[in-house]
Amino acid sequence: MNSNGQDTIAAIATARGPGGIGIVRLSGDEAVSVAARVFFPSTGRPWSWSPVHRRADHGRVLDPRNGQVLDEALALFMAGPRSFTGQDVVELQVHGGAAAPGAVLDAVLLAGARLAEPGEFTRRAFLNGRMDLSAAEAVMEMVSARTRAAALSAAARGAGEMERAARSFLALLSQAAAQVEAALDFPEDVEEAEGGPLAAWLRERVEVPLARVVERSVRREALEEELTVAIVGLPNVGKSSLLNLLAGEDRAIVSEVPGTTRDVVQAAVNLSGLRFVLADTAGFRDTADPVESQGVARSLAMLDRARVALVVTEAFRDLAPKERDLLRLAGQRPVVLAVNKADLLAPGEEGGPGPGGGWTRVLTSARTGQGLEALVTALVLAADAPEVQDALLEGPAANLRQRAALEEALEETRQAARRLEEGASDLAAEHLRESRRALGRVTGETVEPHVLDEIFSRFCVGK
Ligand SMILES: Nc1nc2c(ncn2[C@@H]2O[C@H](COP(=O)(O)OP(=O)(O)OP(=O)(O)O)[C@@H](O)[C@H]2O)c(=O)[nH]1
Ligand SMILES: [Mg+2]
Repeated sequence: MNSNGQDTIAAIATARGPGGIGIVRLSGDEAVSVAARVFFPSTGRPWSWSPVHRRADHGRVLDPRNGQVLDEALALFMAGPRSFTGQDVVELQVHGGAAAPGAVLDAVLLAGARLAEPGEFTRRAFLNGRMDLSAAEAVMEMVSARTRAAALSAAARGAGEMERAARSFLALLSQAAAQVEAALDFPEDVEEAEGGPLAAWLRERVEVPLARVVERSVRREALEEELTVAIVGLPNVGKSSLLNLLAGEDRAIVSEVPGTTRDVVQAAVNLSGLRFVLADTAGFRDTADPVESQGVARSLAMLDRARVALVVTEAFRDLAPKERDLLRLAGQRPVVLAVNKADLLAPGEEGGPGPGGGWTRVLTSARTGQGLEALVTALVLAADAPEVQDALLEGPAANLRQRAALEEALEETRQAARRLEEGASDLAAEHLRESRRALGRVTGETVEPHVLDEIFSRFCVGK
């Protein structure tokens, strides 16, 4: 592939399948002249005479072989370097769907463009200095985000949050390195260049804040992954019925026989932009049946791993002792108490255990759907506990690749501080260099070509 990006590339930038608009994007020195071979403005003048930066012109795309009209189109021109890739970019906006964008792409390929490789537009943007590597990766993270949490993280990285953090750590490490190297060059001043204060400075300014970024990244990864909700309770209270209701489909078997669910049944659902995995479990009771008792053990293990406990009880009675046990077993995690089978209450009857106890109580009926909205709200609020909000909103967080680099930089910084305290400035200097090299992998300054290939190959064509 031409990594200098001198040739002109083209691809369909929009999703395949039915849709309002399809966009064929070109980037490269010849973008305008290639586009002008297939796009003819309604003004009747050749397009290559008139494109204006950031203006859309109306016209038609013609097949360069026979002049057949392929579609009506808007041609949008963005002049390099003030474009996404830093090169001249043309977008031909045509009708969506499978046919028109494909035909227009064929036409521009015939007119002299080359089909772009996956991620090649973003790669050019990176190579032309339009964005650092963390922002380039954020482009892909944004388009593949499955949750709002992931999209928010990607948006912050795309806006340069991670890049700024990495650059400020790099600047501090350079300052430290300059001091250490001065001490090495002028050993007669060695007394003044005592390592202790510099080590302390390094810990305070780099090690501690860097460790915080790593920690936040780990927490945010957990959020972006999934929020597990363990649905627990006595047999036959309607746990599986509630799972099916929340999932919007029949995932778990429901029957009037207590002890129906034996194994953990999981369903992934998107609630208010967060990705939940709901885990329906076997009813909690003492049993002689070895299979069921294994199921109960799994319920408890699931409860132990879950972020949120959804404890289900019945509206026509008070909490049973075993249910109180479960509420205790939920420990510190947020608890939503679904007081189910509300449809069996007489009109005006309160039902079930009253409020209090540190849980959010929601009156539900899996049969009629009553309380479903309140249940969803309670789950989202429970998952969105204050520490989660922090992890979401405050400060930069790295993706997995960047976090590995940050962890390496952190370890090297620790070593450097240790060596400084021991008075081994030469070793400290080496660790400071390694730390900067690791941080450079976040912004892309010191990243190896095969790693770039790896990163961009995960993009889709057209990005
Ligand atoms: N009236 C009424 N019946 C319900 C409600 N929810 C569940 N049921 C019934 O209660 C019985 C048990 O429902 P399940 O969802 O299988 O209960 P479970 O808690 O998963 O039971 P186990 O898997 O045995 O632990 C079934 O007959 C359901 O139809 C409800 O809100 N109202
Ligand atoms: Mg069940």
